[in-house]
Amino acid sequence: MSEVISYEVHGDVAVLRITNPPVNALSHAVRQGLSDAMGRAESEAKAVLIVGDGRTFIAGADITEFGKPPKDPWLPDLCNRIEASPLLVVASLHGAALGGGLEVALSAHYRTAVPTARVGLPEVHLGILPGAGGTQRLPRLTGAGAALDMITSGRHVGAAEALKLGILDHVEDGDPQSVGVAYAQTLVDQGAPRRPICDMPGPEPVDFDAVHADVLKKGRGQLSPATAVRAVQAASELPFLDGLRRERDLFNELMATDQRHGLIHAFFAERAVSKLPELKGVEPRPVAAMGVIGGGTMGAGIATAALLSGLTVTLLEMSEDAAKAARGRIEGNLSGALARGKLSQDQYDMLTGQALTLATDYTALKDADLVVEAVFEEMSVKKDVFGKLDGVCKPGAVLATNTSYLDVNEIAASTSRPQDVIGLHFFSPAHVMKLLEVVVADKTAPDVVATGFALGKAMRKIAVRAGVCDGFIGNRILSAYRACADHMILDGASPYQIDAALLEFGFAMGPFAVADLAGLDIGWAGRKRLAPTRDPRERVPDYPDRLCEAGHFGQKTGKGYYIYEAGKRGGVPNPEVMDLITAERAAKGITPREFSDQEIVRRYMAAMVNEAARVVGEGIARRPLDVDMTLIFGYGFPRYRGGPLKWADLTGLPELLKDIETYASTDAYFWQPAPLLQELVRDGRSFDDLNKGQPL
Ligand code: T1G
Repeated sequence: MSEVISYEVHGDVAVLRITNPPVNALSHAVRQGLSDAMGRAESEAKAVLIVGDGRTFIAGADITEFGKPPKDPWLPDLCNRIEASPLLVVASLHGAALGGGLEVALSAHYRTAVPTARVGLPEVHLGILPGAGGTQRLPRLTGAGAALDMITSGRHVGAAEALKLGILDHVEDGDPQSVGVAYAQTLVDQGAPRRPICDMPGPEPVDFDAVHADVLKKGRGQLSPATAVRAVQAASELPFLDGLRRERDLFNELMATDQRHGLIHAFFAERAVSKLPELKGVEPRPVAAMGVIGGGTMGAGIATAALLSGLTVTLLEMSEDAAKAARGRIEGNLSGALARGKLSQDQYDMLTGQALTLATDYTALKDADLVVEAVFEEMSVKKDVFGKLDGVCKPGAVLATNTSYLDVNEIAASTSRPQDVIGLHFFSPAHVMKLLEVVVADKTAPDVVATGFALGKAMRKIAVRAGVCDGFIGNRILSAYRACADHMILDGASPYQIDAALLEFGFAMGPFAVADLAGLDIGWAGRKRLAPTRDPRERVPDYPDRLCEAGHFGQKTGKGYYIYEAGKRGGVPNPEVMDLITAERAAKGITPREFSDQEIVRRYMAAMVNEAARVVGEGIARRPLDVDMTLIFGYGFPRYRGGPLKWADLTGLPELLKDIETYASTDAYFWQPAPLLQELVRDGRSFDDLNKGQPL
């Protein structure tokens, strides 16, 4: 038959088994094989069973084929062909039946699944919509409401719910092929009719305009979910074939967008970011017992993430009271998971009971496999802690620091085992935020790096390799685009206009709302730390210091750039801020000017991309995709834009470099073009070329 489709006949049933690891994606070979096998079955069987080999049914169209010239048979045509078959067609689902995979199943006349199977149409997460009949067939089975929910959210639905929704006809545990053959044979023996969904009536209409408006708002600029609403609307308003044509038009519309490129880049980058060539074959050290030093917000969050990933945790604090408070924070974090049903009461009791130990003596850490320090961001404090760890921890224990900017090489040098020291930079709240910067110091051993990534995987984090510099990848780039925002404020823009413009661009929050959330005292401490060595040409505003001197640290004090009322979401602009800004401009003789939202975004992104290009050029980030994942998972960058460097490629590097050169005419110090950016423009290359491994 074909390499990817095997063919067997059991009784009256021809079994078409797909073997295309890792996820049976519907590559051209699979589509061709299925089409050929259908033809063969129609010459000798009474029914067809489609089943997947390995861990899953079909995870969708082969995304790696996107953008390449389409090859027949096309997936929509294959689905129509399967549905039109004179034979009874049954699909037996296990693992994931997603996207084109569910569409193939919907083109069958009956669907059975094992209880652990999941079905879904997650195409919107790739910037597209189901393009092989899913928007026309699913609503005919489930009704418009349920179909809109599944298609616009892209969520995976379990077998029990899918049975209730009418997507599945039968759920039975066992080997998917055996269950499928038995089920198909029963249908044949019962004389069950073919049931092509295309012959079913369209779904009752709903208020599609209202759904469209709501989905568009929730998408914060992402197009695919809202566009998918119009496709489902067609299922309700048009005959089946016209609906398919409408789906195809909308599918092609989305395929032509930058968002599709951004989201598909994010899909593959998310899977590539933790795969480092230099770690191939390097075994991580075993980690079952973790130590955490410091039980503040960060320490408690890290301990919570460790407990949730199945590790035992010993948390060290300086006093009994502090240890008690730390336990309170951890229990608070875990009760949230309990309340959301993510944890059972038994699991909660186990995690807060035998899995968690609070201690005030360093010897409690002597058996830990890995210790993360999350104490005050002061080098002398760090060195003191690592000195003590060096004294008590067993040989081979991994010693990690959660510092967000201090020199990990210097911390490592304060121990007798620098090869065992690594930076593990979590983001607050550490049990929620997906990003983990794995900061590799000069002497960090490869198996210690591998251990950092293994821990990240166990904690379901997006782990990104970062080199040692002030702020590593994320905070270093943040300080650049934040500085650019401060410059625009001195020159005439307002923090509120900047926040609104970046929200419109798709960020979850603008930089000043983020600063209020993180705490203005952090930035203040940073400015004080850097002041002694600051280059006099650097433009640094004074008003943020005035705000902090007045005791305004943002959300934690109820006032910062915004004023926060208890129980209310978000804040309202704090008028004192504009007064401080106006006074500073006057004092510095600056005549404020107008900024358009477009210019604000252009400058902000240019600063981000320029610093990111330096970070890649210096090898702090190994690949541009490392930067993209860092900003998406740690800094609220809109995923549908693919990350700052993907955005830069899609926007055009020559134009961006020209902008930077233009901006340099008024501030040559800040706007020095990154050498890597100049090189790529000179050579007509892109950041994506570097992702593909083309050397610098
Ligand atoms: N095409 C190509 N490669 C795929 C793939 C796909 N659809 N899905 C996964 N892979 C690769 C992935 O890159 C990785 O490769 C490996 O498989 C394991 O994946 C017309 C057009 C199925 C839930 O959006 O959500 O159908 O890194 O690490 O965590 O309507 O993969 O090992 O080299 O993610 O166990 C719609 C996408 C497509 C589902 C498994 N389908 N996949 O998760 O493993 S568009 C999707 C997933 C479509 C039609 C349209 C997940 C998974 P590598 P993994 P996992």
